[in-house]
Amino acid sequence: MPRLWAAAAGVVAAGTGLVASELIAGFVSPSLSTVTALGGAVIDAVPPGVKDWAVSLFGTADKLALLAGMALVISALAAVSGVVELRRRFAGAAIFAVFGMVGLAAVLTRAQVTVSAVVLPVLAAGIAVLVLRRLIGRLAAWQLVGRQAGVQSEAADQPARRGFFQLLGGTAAAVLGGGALATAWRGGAAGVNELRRTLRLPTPTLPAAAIPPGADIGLAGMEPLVTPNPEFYRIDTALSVPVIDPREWRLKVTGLVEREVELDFAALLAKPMRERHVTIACVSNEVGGDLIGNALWLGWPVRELLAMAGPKPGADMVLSRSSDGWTAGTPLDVLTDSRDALLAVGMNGEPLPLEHGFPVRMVVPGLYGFVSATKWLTELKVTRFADDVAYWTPRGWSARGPIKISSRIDVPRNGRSAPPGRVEFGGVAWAQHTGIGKVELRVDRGSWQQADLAPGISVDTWYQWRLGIDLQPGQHEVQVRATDLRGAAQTEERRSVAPDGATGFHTIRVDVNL
Ligand SMILES: Nc1nc2c(c(=O)[nH]1)N[C@H]1C(S)=C(S)[C@@H](COP(=O)(O)O)O[C@H]1N2
Ligand SMILES: [Mo]
Repeated sequence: MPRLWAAAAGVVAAGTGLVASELIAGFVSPSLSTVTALGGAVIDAVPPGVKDWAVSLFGTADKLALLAGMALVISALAAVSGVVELRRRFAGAAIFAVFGMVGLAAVLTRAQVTVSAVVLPVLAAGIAVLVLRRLIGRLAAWQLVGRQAGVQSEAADQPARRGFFQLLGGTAAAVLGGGALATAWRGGAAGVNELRRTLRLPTPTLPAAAIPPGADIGLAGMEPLVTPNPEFYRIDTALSVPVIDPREWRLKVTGLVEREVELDFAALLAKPMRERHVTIACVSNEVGGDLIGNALWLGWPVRELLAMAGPKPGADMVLSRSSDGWTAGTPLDVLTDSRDALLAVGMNGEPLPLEHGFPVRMVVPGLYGFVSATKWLTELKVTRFADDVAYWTPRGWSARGPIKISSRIDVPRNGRSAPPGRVEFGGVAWAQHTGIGKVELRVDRGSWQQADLAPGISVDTWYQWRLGIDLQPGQHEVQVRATDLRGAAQTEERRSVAPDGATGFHTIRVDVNL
């Protein structure tokens, strides 16, 4: 009998770890799930023949069958772990540690590896080991009391016995409840992920201008000119990524308008779309920081939707709202001028990733994200700055947020050492909607030297630059400064990000030694 209960303890312990990590994944971001990573790794690993056989056997329930199979294997091994742990302390825990490593390996084989995704399998294994130790501890205590009491009394081991079963039952109930919640979450996210995966984006009526030759300066160690989606920075207040079924998505235009307008996803996709490279940035990006990315966005201009609604005189702001209630306040004139502020549905040739606002977000060239780039967009309220405040405005941030001209040194990295002689410097500079005119570098506060500036994709994107400088042995300070196409240069004055964006020159140290 004790072996049976030890096996049960093993299964419940493994379940606790798994359910806890799946709940965190469901809550924070469905893409973090270790179970999904493990399933994906299994799918990738099995030979095509087996895959075809599974699909023919289970049909569309093939994923479910895979999950059930994984559950069976994990349960069996967990049961063994429980039995082994009862016989020998930490022997079962060691098996759980191997579980954790297998989960970790699965996560590492996936395309989108993030720090949080790596933490989850380790956390799951850790929790499972703790629960296993406690359960087996109680079981051992009960056994010990039973043995001591031996023949004398049947009832003597009652309290120890109750202690074990209470803990086992309570934990099992928590696992079942949590498991149900995680499954429901998974189901919702999986459905929307599937809709996203099978969604065919319309071809743009107005395709993006071709990337000019030489826009990529071709220096090793630079960030890609167009940021791949998995590497694109993510900033939002959403603790859990909103999961929106595009079939239920609606965008309402309300407030100071001649007529309220409502748009669904199919109607939006039927509009003439345009594709534009736009570099968006976060106001929280410190000088030299990486909260900035450049993507190819597909969408329909906001101004055309606003024209359908007809803003009334006096309106000067559009308060855009996301499904989770977050809001941004954007000047009406920026949304209606020729700059192509977009209701974006596509990012680098695919539907928006869930984390980046699926199914629809705003992308406004020239403004920081906190006043313009609303993800999971559901409403545009035409209003006045005097009447409405956006989410960040009462929290110490400016109501208006044009992106400040800035530049960054990416090569070499700060603090690197280099051999004496010519050192190749490279980086990016941006002044959205004006464009960069020149980039200069100076060493140890000497005179400014002009860098080679690559052609920008457009004035709304960042520009790459490079410059080779001969450096003497010793420690050097290198600074960069950009000037826009109207002749306005970056200010040297160092200011931090609040309330409307950082200023100052990005400064790095290079150690030149023999
Ligand atoms: N719904 C919603 N949209 C949002 C935010 C948010 O918190 N919630 N943050 C904004 C901020 S501050 C920035 S910088 C950009 C970042 O967009 P990204 O995560 O796609 O890079 O999204 C904007 N859109
Ligand atoms: Mo931001």
